Amino acid sequence: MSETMTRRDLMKGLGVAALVAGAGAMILPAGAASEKDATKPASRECQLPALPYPYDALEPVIDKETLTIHHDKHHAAYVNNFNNAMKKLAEARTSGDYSLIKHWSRELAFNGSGHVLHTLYWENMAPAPNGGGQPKGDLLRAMDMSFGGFDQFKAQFVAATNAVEGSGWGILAHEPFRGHLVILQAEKHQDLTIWGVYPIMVCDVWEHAYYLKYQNRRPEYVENFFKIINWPAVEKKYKAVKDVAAYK
Ligand code: MN3
Repeated sequence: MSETMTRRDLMKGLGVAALVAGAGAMILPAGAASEKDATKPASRECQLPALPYPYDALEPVIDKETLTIHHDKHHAAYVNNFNNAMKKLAEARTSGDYSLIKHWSRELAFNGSGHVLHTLYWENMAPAPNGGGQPKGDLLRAMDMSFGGFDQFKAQFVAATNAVEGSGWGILAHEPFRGHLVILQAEKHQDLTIWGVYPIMVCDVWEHAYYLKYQNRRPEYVENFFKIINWPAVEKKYKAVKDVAAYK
């Protein structure tokens, strides 16, 4: 459906390789084009995806009123605020004024994660006969390998999700470094990242990475870091993830 290009839009907007946890998503070097372009295109904005079923389809598990408010108000707010954060960051790139970089980076992470997770949430539910039961095939085999079976997966997922402190999420995810499934709790879903992104270049700014030489001069370290970035290696990482399809 045309309205579900949200994840792709999301990644384009980020201008980094990103991907939704567990399978795929993507990204484009959006910023690569031209800074000026970054402010214009409404086409780059992400949109609230339509629910893949009617508002009352998940009754009686989730009532129509809850689903309506959750999707039309809460998810819509994440989308709007995510678009606004991307717009403000584009303006900062144009003006060079990064005085509010922490604020807008947090807004980007909070609302981008809210958008990604809610999109997954709608898609990973379905009314009967498609909802319920157990997974099959590769996913079931992965659960066997990672948890010892479906029952063990379910027990851990339920325990972890019930124990999330305050607001948050229970999340089943694919952890690509080991190639295993993992169950995670997300208490604050932003925590300065967006779920599902694929990092392709990182700079360690824990003090152990630079303190012996630079002491408290982190900006000097970060500036010098650019003299040693292995761009061909980063390009290779980007190539590996840029066309990873979403879940469709
Ligand atoms: Mn919600």
